[in-house]
Amino acid sequence: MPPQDVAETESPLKPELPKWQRPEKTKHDLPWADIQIIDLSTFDEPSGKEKLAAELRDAIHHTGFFSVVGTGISSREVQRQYDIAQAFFALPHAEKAKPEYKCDFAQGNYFGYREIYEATVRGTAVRNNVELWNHAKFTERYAGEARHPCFEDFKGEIEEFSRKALDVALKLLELCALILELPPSFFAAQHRYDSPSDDHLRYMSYRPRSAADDAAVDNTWTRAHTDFGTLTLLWSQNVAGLQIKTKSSSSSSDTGSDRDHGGEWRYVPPVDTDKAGEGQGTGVICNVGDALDFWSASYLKSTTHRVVRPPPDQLGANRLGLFYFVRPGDEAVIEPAAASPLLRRLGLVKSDSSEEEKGQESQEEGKDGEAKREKVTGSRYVRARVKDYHSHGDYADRTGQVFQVGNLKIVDEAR
Ligand SMILES: O=C(O)CCC(=O)C(=O)O
Repeated sequence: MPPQDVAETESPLKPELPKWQRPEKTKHDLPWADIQIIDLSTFDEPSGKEKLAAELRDAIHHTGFFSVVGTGISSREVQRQYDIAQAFFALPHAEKAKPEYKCDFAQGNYFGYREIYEATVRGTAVRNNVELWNHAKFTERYAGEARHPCFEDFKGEIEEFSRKALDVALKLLELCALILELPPSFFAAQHRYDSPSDDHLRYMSYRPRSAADDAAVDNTWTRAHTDFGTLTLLWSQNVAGLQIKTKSSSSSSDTGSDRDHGGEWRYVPPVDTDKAGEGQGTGVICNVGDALDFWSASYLKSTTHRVVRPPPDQLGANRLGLFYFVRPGDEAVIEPAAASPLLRRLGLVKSDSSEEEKGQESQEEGKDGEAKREKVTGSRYVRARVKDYHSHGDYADRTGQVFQVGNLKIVDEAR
């Protein structure tokens, strides 16, 4: 029996909601990126983790994007989250955009509602066509964060999905630790559901814009950026538009991979699986964020990506997305993992990180230098980055712009 039918023969979840219809895949022949797919259902088999780490190593080092199947989260659970998201976005604008629900970008707080059309794009009169809701973790600590009453009846399911999503991410973080030859719990220990962090489960909707408006902003739906946290999980949906910036062959000596398309933008393909009745859309696209890039001294890549106007056969519907954004623990110090034998062998870290700092100290002097050497915690980095990125009336082109907090520095849209 096809997986979709399995879901349909089960009794409906209560309260019932209109079903979100998954858009068809595009028929256009787009320049797709070559994305590695790993099957997480083998994680607990003998030598399963080691094999998966070996499969993942190349992709996560070169591209920073990969896909995962066999997560153990069913198509029914994924469908239900899309149904809840669809019901939320269908509410009248005034009900979603009450001040108490809106993200407080001035404080770098990304929980709650990000309003559609709230900012212009690239200094034009064209407005931003994204709206989203970010659910903070369902723990005591975040009880005071924005919670929309529309989600009240579904709270248990949303929390369960969030926890399962983080469990998937923790397995991936264990693979990252293995790749870096660190103790398996090195990253997982800094990303527990019940410890404070700005993790969130996201529903995101893009509303199509006119061709003329899109043309005025170079077809930008989400401008090029790297992700601010540790790891991003995006449940595959069929509407094309997400693109990654492949590595320019002149930008690194570490080239020659199949995935090196010489600095071009390439579309991330949808990932399906029929495994174990999981069905379409249960595959997850994952990418490394800034924090994991810093921890790994850039061995694991936080790759620049963006979303552009979809191809003509997919322009009819809103582009709905379901994500889990893993942020570094609030108190986690983000610094290259000096304990990694791999990073040491590659000369990316020194065995004693204080040696590295002493070297830098002699170069950077005065107050400014002190601020730039300062170690940064998870919450400080994430909050500063959210504020810098979103607390403006216009989403400007940021190509080449540097963002720095303490000793952490990124170029938001590196060429
Ligand atoms: O909508 C997408 O497919 C990706 C969005 C994204 O890159 C982001 O919000 O960080």
